[in-house]
Amino acid sequence: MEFMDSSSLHRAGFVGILGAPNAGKSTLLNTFLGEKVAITSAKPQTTRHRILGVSTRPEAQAIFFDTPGVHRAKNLLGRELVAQALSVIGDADVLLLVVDAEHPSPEDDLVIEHLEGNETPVFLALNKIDRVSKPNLLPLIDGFNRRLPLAAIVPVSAKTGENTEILLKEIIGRLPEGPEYYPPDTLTDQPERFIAAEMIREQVFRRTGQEVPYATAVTVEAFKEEEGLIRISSVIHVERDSQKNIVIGKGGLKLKEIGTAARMDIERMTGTKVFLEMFVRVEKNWTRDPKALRRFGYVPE
Ligand SMILES: Nc1nc2c(ncn2[C@@H]2O[C@H](COP(=O)(O)OP(=O)(O)O)[C@@H](O)[C@H]2O)c(=O)[nH]1
Ligand SMILES: [Mg+2]
Repeated sequence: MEFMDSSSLHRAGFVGILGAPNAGKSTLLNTFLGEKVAITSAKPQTTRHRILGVSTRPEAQAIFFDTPGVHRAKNLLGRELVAQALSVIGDADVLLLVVDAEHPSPEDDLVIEHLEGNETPVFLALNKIDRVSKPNLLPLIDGFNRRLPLAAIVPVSAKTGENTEILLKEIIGRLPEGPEYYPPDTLTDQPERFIAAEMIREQVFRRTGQEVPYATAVTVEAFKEEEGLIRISSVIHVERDSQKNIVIGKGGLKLKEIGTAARMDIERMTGTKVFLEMFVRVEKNWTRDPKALRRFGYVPE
């Protein structure tokens, strides 16, 4: 016998993830999904796209938008990224503000300024609690409660997964009633080709220092699926010759390291053996060039 009660309502909706750079937004998205769709690194501004990740369970479908970190931008790329991030405010049914509880930042306040007067329910994820003792959370919770009307505050660790299931359930409870937007097995709207480019860029972020990550874009020129093998040809774009030398490294060692790590990630994602070819090309001052930003997909066509 079947019963209809309120608990059998199906919910579906869009959740905009917002926060300062490095708060753990992309890590949290990957933890919600149980798979890596968004790249992460210890450097701020790793994320450069609004990335959609879909979590489907029998009672609900939560569609997350991961976004670039909100910060005081210094160049055209930075301003485009912040604009992209803030644009989710109008597109989401629920907002999830992610804060690094170990290192709260003035940029948290920048996000809060943009949320003022906004009607969308806002959840606060106090992230990285694996690094903070519980008593130290209380003043933080107090401070955020005073600054912003919040649907709920949930201390979590995106890294260990602590409390993330509780947070996801709370969020689902505030999604509108309705049917699924995407087929249940959808993980992201991004093609593997795009995620592959991101996985290469992630390794550049993790394995080079100073300004190099911020001068790097990656494009995939060819992505060919053959019998039991994917052949990928990619270009790492940097702004100057000196950066090209750093990415290539002595005797090509750095590029080899980047390529091996990225290839293993892409093989894990696709479940297929990957042949990865990489070129490094200088594209002078692309972070300031609207045409290059469009070509690399950082601004809409
Ligand atoms: N200790 C700890 N580190 C975390 C946690 N969540 C994210 N990180 C780390 O924080 C850094 C930034 O994470 P990322 O997801 O790229 O942040 P985003 O810029 O907000 O997307 C990375 O080095 C992550 O491994 C967490 O819960 N605990
Ligand atoms: Mg990110």
